[in-house]
Amino acid sequence: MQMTMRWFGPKEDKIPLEHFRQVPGVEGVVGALYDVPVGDVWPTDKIEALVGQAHAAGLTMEVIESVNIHDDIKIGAPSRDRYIDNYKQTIRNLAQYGVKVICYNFMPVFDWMKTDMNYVLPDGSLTMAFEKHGVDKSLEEVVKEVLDNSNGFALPGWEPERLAKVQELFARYADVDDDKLRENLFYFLRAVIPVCEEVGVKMAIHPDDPPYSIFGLPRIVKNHADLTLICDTVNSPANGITLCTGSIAEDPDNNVYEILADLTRRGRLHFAHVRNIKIIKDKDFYESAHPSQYGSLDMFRVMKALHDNGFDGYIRPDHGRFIWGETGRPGYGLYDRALGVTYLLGLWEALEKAKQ
Ligand SMILES: [Mn+2]
Repeated sequence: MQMTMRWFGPKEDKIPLEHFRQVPGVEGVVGALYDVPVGDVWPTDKIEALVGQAHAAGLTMEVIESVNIHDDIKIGAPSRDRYIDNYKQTIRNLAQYGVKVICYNFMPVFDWMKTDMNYVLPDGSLTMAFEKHGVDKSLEEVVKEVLDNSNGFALPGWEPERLAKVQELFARYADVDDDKLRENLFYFLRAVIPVCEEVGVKMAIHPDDPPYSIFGLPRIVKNHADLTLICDTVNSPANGITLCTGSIAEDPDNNVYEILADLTRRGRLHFAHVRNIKIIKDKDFYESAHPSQYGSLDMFRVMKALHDNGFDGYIRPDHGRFIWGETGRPGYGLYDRALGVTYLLGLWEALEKAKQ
């Protein structure tokens, strides 16, 4: 298992790489290029510079999150083959610089959705929350609220120029139902997985956030059955999963422990996002501090499911709260994520030693 943290690059992230290095147990950062338009090939010089910075700071960069999928691929537009060819080239380019895992998602329009970016917890810390009544508004209002509350930081998957045309984007997805979207995912995977096998890269799809339909959009990565179908349809170890405990648990019907155990046992869990959430009521929740006592997930059982089934992939705390006066990109402060790392590694050490 390799512990990592997400880093948004020298321009987009105000946390210096050295600070990640100083978090005990963190071996690598998960990175991405943010100045390449979605659908374009990631140029080798930019990849080299990005990976080189991590190495210079004594950190690995073996996971990329994300190489986003162009809408034309998700929609199944005639131009998709060109974008898939570009994606294949990006995979080859990343492999050349030691990248082993590519995290991606296959959600239409929005990569994730929260309705409150600055939800105040009783201890005064700030976190992100999702409450259903928060999406009972017009699309434009919801988009505006998220973008206006990003504290001035670009949000992954929320490119303002793309979302400025949110109605147009929705119109393009009008004929794409679950079955169509699934077909388009499989078409994409059948094309890219052989390249991954050739160059030693693993694809790892992230579950939908939230794992149920919002605004009538299709959803195909929302539960154990969906994840199993994806793995089985293109049955290669290079076709795997990023299991995000926080996302998958947003649907209380999902048994996150069983899903983790099963995917790990099958060798298809390549990357784990481990965080806790607190269900407020029904499917409303906020992102809590990592320890079990603060959320609805039992983090010991989460780590035990990974540990007891031989997890050997990459892991990172996902989001953190803002504590100790820290400000920045919502979900991605240093302090609370670092506490998360320490807690998760503490659980892991206990599991290891209990076995001896
Ligand atoms: Mn996640």
